[in-house]
Amino acid sequence: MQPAANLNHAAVQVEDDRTGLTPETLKRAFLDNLFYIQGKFPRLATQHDYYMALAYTVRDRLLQRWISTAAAYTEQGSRTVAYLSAEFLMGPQLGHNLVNLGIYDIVQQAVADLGLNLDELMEQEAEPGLGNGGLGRLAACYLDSMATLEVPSLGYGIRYEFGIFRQDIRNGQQVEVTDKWLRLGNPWELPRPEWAVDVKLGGHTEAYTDRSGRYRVRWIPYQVIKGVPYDMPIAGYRTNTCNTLRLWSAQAPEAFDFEIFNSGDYLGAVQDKLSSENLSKVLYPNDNISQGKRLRLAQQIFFVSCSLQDMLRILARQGLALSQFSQKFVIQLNDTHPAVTVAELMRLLMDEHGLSWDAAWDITQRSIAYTNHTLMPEALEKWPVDMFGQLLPRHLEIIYEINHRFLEQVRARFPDDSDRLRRLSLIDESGERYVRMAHLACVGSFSINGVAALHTELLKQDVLKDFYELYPEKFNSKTNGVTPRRFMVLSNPRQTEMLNRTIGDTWVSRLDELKRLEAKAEDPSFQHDWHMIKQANKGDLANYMAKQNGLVINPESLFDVQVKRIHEYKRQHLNVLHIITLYHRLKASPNLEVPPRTFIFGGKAAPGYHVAKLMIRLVNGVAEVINHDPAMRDRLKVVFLRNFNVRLAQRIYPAADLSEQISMAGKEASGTGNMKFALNGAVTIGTLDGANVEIRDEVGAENFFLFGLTAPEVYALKAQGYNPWDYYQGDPELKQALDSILVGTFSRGDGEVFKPLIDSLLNWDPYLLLADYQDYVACQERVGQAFCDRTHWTRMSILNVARMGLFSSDRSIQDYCRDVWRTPAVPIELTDHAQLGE
Ligand code: NTF
Repeated sequence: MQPAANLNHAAVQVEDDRTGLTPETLKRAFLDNLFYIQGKFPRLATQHDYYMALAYTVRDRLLQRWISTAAAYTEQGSRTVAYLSAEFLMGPQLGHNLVNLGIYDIVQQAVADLGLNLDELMEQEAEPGLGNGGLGRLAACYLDSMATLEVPSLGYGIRYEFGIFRQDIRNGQQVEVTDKWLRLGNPWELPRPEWAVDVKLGGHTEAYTDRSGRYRVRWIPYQVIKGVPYDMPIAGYRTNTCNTLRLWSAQAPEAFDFEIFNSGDYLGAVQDKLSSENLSKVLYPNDNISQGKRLRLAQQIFFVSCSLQDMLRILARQGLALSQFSQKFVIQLNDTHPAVTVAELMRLLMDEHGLSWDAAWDITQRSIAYTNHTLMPEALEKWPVDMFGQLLPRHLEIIYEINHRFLEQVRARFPDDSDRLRRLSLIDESGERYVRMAHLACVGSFSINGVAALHTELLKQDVLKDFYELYPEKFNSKTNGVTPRRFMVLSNPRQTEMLNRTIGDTWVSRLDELKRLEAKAEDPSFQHDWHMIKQANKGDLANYMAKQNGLVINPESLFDVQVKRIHEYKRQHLNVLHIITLYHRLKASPNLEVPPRTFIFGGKAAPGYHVAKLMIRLVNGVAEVINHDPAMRDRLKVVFLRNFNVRLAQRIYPAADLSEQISMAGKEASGTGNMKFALNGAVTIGTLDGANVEIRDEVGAENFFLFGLTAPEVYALKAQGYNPWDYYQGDPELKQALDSILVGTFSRGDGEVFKPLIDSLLNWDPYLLLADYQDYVACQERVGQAFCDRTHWTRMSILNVARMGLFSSDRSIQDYCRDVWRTPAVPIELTDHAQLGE
């Protein structure tokens, strides 16, 4: 290991302005940054300049912790989790960092002393929307929990120049707008060009014999792309730990391709540079759908190769041998998006570092763990063999060799079972040949986990059944969790203050302590305060909806909320069928006793997913009719909130009364919105799907509105031959609801608009809306009655919060640490910077 340069004398006396936490220091630092980083003085400064000045002030405090953390990990050679994910849906950083540093109140005051408003400054931040939905947000929650639990970790992903698109609604329809989140600069990242690496693509391979007579392979690529890391600090909650999220940005290796340049094709050379940079340009906007595009595969190998090379660099820098790789790192694959890790680590160890197949395979298999996040067949990634081989010729060879050795083992265990071989093979040969990424991940890793108990069971029984029979010891379940720092403390200050007052503030990092609230569930004065908090939160959201949608919303009405990606399996249209039914009932019997309701929707549809876009249009069409019907005033409102993102989510959960978790059983792997709602005192209406099952077990069946077919019932109904038409004919209210859509009631008389949606429901209905409709509507009636009894409802709300302790991402991470990663916590002491020079 090369000695660190002796900076002892050069060590800058770090001024208190960079680290101090008193109001005076914070104010001084803020003005200093306004002048010397933004180059503005108050009369010229915009709100955004003030935001930047504050962000840099906070960043300095993070960097102090970050440097101490990095120094400790380097010195101790700590075992580190490398969390590989194509998505990190981080959300705005300023508020979250203030919470974790424990300086939210002090900064709010300091900013107010300067005549500014912290909420307004936080609004200036462009949120890093580098994910689609639950999978990307889960990765972000896990980074927060790893730092909070002092687990050494590195998140690795892609620095997309454009994150998830901004959703506009025009004429009731989704319009996508590019997300230029980097336009005004990103104060939360540090570029690290000195750690850039090269990634090869395309070309061909050549075999050769090395000097010791060993068979080797060399890869002559068509193209080389440079990956430049940008680091984001990830602070733990009230710990000194500050870990790193390292995102890779693609660049051409040289500004010009000199060969082309010399031949005079200047523009061609620049073109090449542009095409390289395309790699990290944009996030694929699909949730639970795999598109099979070449550029997407290139993104995957790009960030995987960069990350593995980075780990090998760190290993060498710490003076560790290759054989110690799996002691130093455990790689967690967040779904199959980074599954090419298995082949790339083999390639690096053999072709670049000279290890034998067996040595490389031993390291690979010991280092990698795989999380599966979906049972949806259309989300399971597979790449046409031709495409794969053209982009990654060497990886395809390695995969063939892994497959050959793997199938040999299977053959030995299960002789004469060619069907099993076909099912298990890494190559799907049923038609066009494909590389099956989930199979590669299963063979190459020591741990395979699902994200909720039911999901893991279904993996074992169905999607990964053959792998379970082969490697039962690899399988385990890790129920998802969410961070209470962002989704309670930051987003719901009123409820947080009340919890702190009642049970102290330690629940924030030990969420089971919420249990102590149970004692208060019957207390009338506690119930009253609890109710008032919900009302205040609903008032805030009502104001937001007034501004955004121009609607007058009654905060006393039942806020019935479904926010998540728009997808047929999530069944937003089942929710709509209930709304239409309620509307018809109220039209027919104006004196019907039901509480006033506000139905709130939010979520993006993948731009190419036409039916999902029609579902958005249907919500807006129904909203238009109901919100303009004078007879519905004070009774029903329907709101579609545009551009659901992390920031908007934080406004919505605290204001919800009812949480809609109504996917067809067996389709939602876990869900995490379900947890965020319940932690904010919403009661759930849901099916026995994903983590809903465990949420209901925890909060109690009497505090959860259950409806719908179970997963086994779904399979049985489908096996026996499901005919949606029978339900349509057999239920006059259902028929009326569907007919009204079909004749154009919600599309200004145009009977064509929703035809594809309704045709699909009547002829096929793969997600069994019609089968679950009656039970859902009946369940919603019970919800309405329960809501009318305020005491009863408030008690349910309190008990939901009190019993949700299990669903902290801290608990998930502790489970991963104990069962999979075996990473001890490494407490960090803040070091004096002068010492670090030694
Ligand atoms: C999602 N999977 C699941 O659909 C959710 O149920 C789950 O809560 C999250 O993962 C997080 O585990 C995906 O987005 C993917 F990509 F796997 F399809």
